[in-house]
Order: sequence, then structure tokens, then C-alpha cells
Amino acid sequence: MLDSLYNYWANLPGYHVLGFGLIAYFTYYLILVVKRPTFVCAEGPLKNYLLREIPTLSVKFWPTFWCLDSRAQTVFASVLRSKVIPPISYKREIYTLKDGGEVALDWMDTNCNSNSPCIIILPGLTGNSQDEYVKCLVYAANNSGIRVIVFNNRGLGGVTIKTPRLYNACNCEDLAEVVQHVRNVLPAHCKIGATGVSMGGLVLGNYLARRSQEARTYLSAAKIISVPWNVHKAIDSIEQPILNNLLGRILTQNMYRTLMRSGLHEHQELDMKSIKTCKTIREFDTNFTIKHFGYPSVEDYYNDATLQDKLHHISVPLLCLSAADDPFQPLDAIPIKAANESSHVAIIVTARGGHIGFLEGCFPSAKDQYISRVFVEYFTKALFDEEGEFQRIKEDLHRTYFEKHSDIKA
Ligand SMILES: *[C@@H]1O[C@H](CO)[C@@H](O)[C@H](O)[C@H]1NC(C)=O
Ligand SMILES: *[C@@H]1O[C@H](CO)[C@@H](O)[C@H](O)[C@H]1NC(C)=O
Ligand SMILES: CC(=O)N[C@H]1CO[C@H](CO)[C@@H](O)[C@@H]1O
Repeated sequence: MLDSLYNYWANLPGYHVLGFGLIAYFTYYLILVVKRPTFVCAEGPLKNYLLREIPTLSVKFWPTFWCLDSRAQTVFASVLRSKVIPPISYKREIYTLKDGGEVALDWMDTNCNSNSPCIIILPGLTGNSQDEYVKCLVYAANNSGIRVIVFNNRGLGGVTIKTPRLYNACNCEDLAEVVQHVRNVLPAHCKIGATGVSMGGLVLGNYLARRSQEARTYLSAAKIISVPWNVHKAIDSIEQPILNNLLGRILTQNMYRTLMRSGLHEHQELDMKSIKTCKTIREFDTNFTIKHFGYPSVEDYYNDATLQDKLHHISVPLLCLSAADDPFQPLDAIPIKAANESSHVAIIVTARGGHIGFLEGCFPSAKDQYISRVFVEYFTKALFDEEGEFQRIKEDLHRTYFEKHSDIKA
């Protein structure tokens, strides 16, 4: 008996080895990978509302089993979306900012009427309205009858700059002007929401925190996807060898190309040669961004942009989606505790998903993706708000918020 067992193990046929391997992998997958996302927000009306109205919150997230690594999720999601989602033809509006600078606002409202609410989308670091994750959100909004405006930063989306100024991660003045403009051109009864992805999330988050009162008057709801909550930690994380560093290098090259295309070097003297040799985002920021915006050091700039410690200033209901394995965002930088105490900010953390990845199922679909599903479920409830419940929750939250923070102007 023992002999035959020994013989079996000693001469294990190859396909049995494969079988055991697969069983082990799927056991691991089912037990350790497939999980309900963590959802944090202070006990109260917003938390109850979101749990009730966003069905995706209470189901398990099934990351694509052959694409679990965070970098693989990040890269493959981008490739899949770019292959499957066709370009979108927007109505472009060139909007002139107060200092004479210009930004391109790309409108998409083919499935809308005069009552449709509107979402302003802020893409990531060097992103524009044709980026694959942006289109994924735009399609989803269009299918739900929501108007979308993609806010391309200065120098992006094919618009060259008119004044010697680009954009950065905490520059929310431009967004403030755009939000005000959108409010002025839309009928007063149309609600406005905003979504920022990655660096767009930093810009939006900083706007919500620094211009709390103003943001509250214009915006009904906000959402942030894959934001680097703590920029110091994000930059450290993206410099880790080998794969993270490689992603960082690609991004740095994109930043250089964006800078070239913006035409800034025709407006002011820049040492483009040394900027071109930068290999990391930190080097690029040291040699360009902080000089351009007058920060004494790169640490000062990252402090200024960091969102992790600003949650308590935010007074617009804000839903955030982050992955625990985001290569741009170590888990310990996600402000779980602050959100757990925040009446206005709720955070969903999936165990896997990478940076703007969140691919799910055996054969991830480009049309119905986790990021667009959460996005649409949240905004259709918050912005159409037929019973006015979300609006009432928002007003109640403000009342209790200002009782608690009597130092902040109501
Ligand atoms: C938006 O939705 C309308 C109506 O369903 C459809 O005709 C149109 O093609 C959609 N636009 C895009 C870009 O998908
Ligand atoms: C959130 O706060 C509650 C108390 O209000 C506490 O019981 C819970 O453990 C906290 N959760 C997290 C994730 O910090
Ligand atoms: C590539 C490059 O020019 N890097 C420089 C960026 O700035 C720092 C600090 O000023 C220099 O030490 C790097 O050599």
C-alpha cells in the first residue's frame, strides 16, 4: 500500500502535476483573492445610502484570474480598453481662463435632454479625453443619459498653451473656473458631479478640500478613482525596482513629451536637454515642475498635493475607489481611518486591481467594467435623485458638519 503510494508520487505523470497545480491555484484564488471590497465611511446617512443604492459594493470582486499582478492589471486594462473602445467624437469648446490661458472642454451629450445632469471628468497626469479609461467612463455615462465634459488640462488634448503656465497636481484654480463656467451654461436645475482619475483625483480632491464652500455650492457629488493619496509614498512606490520603476519611466517620458507638445519652451527658457534625461517622476518634478511653479523643494510640492490628511475639509459627498495593490499607492497611505470618521468621504478598497485596472471575470469586457459600473451606479442615483433623498442627505450632512467644525465658515 505505502509502496504503491510512494511509486505514484515518485512517478507522478505530468498532467497530474498540472492538475494539482491548478487546484492549488484556484483554492488560493477563491480563498485569498476573491473578496468583498472593504468599504469605509462614518456610520450615518451617507454610508447607509451608498450601501443600499450601489449594488456593486456588496458583491465580491472577482479579479481576472490570469491577470492578478497589480502591474499586469494596470497595463492589460489599458491595452484592452485601447483596443476595444473606439475614439469618441466630442463637441469641443475652447475655454479661455482668466489669465488668457486656454483649455479644451470636450462635451458629450448625444443621449441627453435639457434635464440631464452633467459630470466633469478630470483625466490623469498626461491624460486627455481620448484616453482609454476616460472613454470607458464616458460611454457608461452616455448610456445612462448623463452629459459628460472632459476637462483637458492646459497644453493637453491638442491645444498648445497661450501663456507661460502649465498645470500641476494641486493647481485647482483652473478647475474652479471651469466648474463655475459649466454651472453658468447649464440650466440651473441640472445637477453637476465631478470625477478625477489618478492625478485628476488629486486636482479634484484639492479643489474639494481647499474651496470647500465653493465646491459645495456647485457640485452635488464627486468621485475619485485610483488617486495617489500620499504623493511622497506614491513616488517612493513607483521608484521600486523593477516593474514599478519601468512604469514610472514610461510616465516620465510621457511627461516630457507633453511638455514638448505644449510649446512652453517657446514662452520661457527651459533646459529641455536636462529635463529630457530625467528617468523618474521625482527627477522630472525637481528639474521642471517645482521651478515652473515656484516651490522651494520637491518635498514642498508633494506636501501641497497630498490628499491623505485633508479629508476633513471636504464637504461634498465623495466616493473613492482604490485598489490595495495599486503600484502608485501603498495600502498604508489610503486614509481608511480618516474616512471611517468622515461623514462626507467614503472609500472602496478592492484587494486587487492595480492602478486604474480593476479587470474582472475570465474574459474582461471592455464595455461593462468595474470602474464604470461603480461610477454609473453612484452618479445615476446621486445626480438624477428623483426622490430628492441624496440632496436631503447632503443638506443634513452640512448642518451637522458645521456644528462640529464651527471654525469653518458655513
Ligand atoms: C450615446 O447614446 C446614444 C443613445 O443610446 C447613442 O445613439 C450614441 O451612439 C452614444 N454615443 C456614444 C459615443 O456611444
Ligand atoms: C471604524 O470605526 C468604528 C467605530 O465607529 C470601529 O468599530 C471600526 O473598527 C472602524 N473601522 C476601521 C476600518 O477603522
Ligand atoms: C536629469 C537631471 O537633470 N537631473 C537633475 C535634476 O535636478 C537635480 C537637483 O537639482 C540634479 O541633482 C539632477 O542631476
